[in-house]
Amino acid sequence: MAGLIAITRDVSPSIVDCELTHLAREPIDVERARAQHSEYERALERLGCTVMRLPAGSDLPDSVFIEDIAIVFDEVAVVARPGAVSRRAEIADVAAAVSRHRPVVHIAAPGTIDGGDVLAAGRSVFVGRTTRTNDEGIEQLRTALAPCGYCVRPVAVRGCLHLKSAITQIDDRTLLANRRWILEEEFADFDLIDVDTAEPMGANIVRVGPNLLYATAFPRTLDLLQGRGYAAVTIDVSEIAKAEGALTCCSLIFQSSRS
Ligand code: CIR
Repeated sequence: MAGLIAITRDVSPSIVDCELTHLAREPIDVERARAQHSEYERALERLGCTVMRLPAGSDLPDSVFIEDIAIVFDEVAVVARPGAVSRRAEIADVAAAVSRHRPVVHIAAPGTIDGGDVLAAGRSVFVGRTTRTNDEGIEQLRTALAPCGYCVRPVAVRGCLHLKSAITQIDDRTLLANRRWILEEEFADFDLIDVDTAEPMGANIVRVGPNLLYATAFPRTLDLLQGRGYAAVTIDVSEIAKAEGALTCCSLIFQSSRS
């Protein structure tokens, strides 16, 4: 029977050596990060996902942020080539996992893409041009997705790590955004809801089928969402956030292929 699958990856003890771009390094309590990650997985299960957790892999500090390593569409899984060299050793295990569910296409050198820069909204696939994702990678993604009828749309990102730090999807028509980090005209086909100005990191929300999963760190934006009629399940991921990860980063969520 078809249903939602969420592939996750355990928190590595080496997360303390994670890549950092915008945040200062703070001590990370690995056990606390693991407990939060388990809560995240439980929330995904409650929202209807079958969670499949991969082991962290030895000495892969950022492997919990599995979103960056693959982008799973209904027709194909694109295995990314992360912009941070330290993260390329994460590829093999994730490629093997997604290949059980979809045909796989790989982004090849010199192309780079982090999955966190890819926002698929219907047949539009927005891709942030960032320090992690280059034009060669975007062209390879376009070529991989063209036969499936997707339109790849490169977009500007400034002030944050990934496109999905700045904007994610709430429903088919609506995106949650920090407009300071994107060019709103590039998303003119959608309605935008703004994060509260006191919560610039609040634009990352996970869509799980008809439901939403959101971080407790952004109560003002949650209020705004509730005022617009959206309900969200909330969890605390404060320890994981010290590694510059947000909620979408910790899973690959997709429909299981029908058998
Ligand atoms: C990194 O810099 O690659 C990790 N420390 C954080 C990655 C977060 N991923 C995401 O936003 N998609």
